[in-house]
Amino acid sequence: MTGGAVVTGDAAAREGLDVVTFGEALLLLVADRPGPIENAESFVKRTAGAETNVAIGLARLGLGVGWVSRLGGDSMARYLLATMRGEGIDCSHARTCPGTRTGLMFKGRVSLGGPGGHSGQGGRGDPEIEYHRKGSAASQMQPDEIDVPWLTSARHLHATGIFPALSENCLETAQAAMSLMRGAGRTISFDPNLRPMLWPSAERMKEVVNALAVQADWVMPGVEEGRLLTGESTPEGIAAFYRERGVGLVTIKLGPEGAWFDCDAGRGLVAGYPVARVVDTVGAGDGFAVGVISGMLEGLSIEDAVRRGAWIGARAVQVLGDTEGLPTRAQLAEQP
Ligand code: KDG
Repeated sequence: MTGGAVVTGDAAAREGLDVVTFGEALLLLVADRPGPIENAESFVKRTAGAETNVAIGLARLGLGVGWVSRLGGDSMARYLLATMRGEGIDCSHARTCPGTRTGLMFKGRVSLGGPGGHSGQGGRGDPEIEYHRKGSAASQMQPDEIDVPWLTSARHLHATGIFPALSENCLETAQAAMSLMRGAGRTISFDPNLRPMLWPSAERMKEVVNALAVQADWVMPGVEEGRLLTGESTPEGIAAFYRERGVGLVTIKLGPEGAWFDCDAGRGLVAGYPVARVVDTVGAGDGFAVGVISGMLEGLSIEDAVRRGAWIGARAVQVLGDTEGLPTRAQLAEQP
């Protein structure tokens, strides 16, 4: 590793991890009432970040997970790091950088949630989001920080379209991590996690995200994301777009309808799980990724891995934060 005045986040690095992910953790403040965020009187404090949500979910299921990031020298960083460590995640490559800031986001409340737009599916119940992350510590990560032996000791890399949207250097870091893992013969999952407000233009977002997606083995867009990225309108068409470009497994999240999958072994629809009350759709896609990645690494059939993803995604929409719905290994046994 290289870098300036940084403090290593965790002395006890784990060897031979199952999954590594690169990404920004954000302090999340969720408004106490529906309506504009400025009308809130108080906020619920949580962690956010698509990659860290997935890391937490996989660690809860007992997988060995490493998280690579930078955090600022502030209380938000201490909270996020303590939370990630408390989940059993290897944070040895999440470095605190004094003099920089940790990212922060506000999230509004919806009175009646709908199927997950922020997670890429375009529902009427999407909460209002406000970022304070420009120039954050994580956005300053560099490709030469990658600890190659540590990274490639992992079985799998999970990547999303958020980290590469943070800066050119984050994009280069994401590209380097993916190419190192490909070179080492490891598997890679990729969730586009489209966040148009982080990109200079929709065209650039589409071009970069698709170029990364086709480097992955498993690609998991929401249906609206897939439409935007491929120009195809149906789950079958979206899946075919990535399959023709060499992706082994494509899963398309369909919100309450479940998910469509397409791979060498076959294709089909996995039904969604009923949800009594949608509280917040943000993080549902990450829950889905947790199910698919854990299932695939455990050798479940693809259909069962996707089914696990659909179940965890359905749990995730029933809670306020991004991670309370992510099950432990014991809770996984409750999956019908
Ligand atoms: O997938 C959920 C994430 O989007 C959320 O936790 C915050 O990383 C985030 C983002 O950039 O939107």
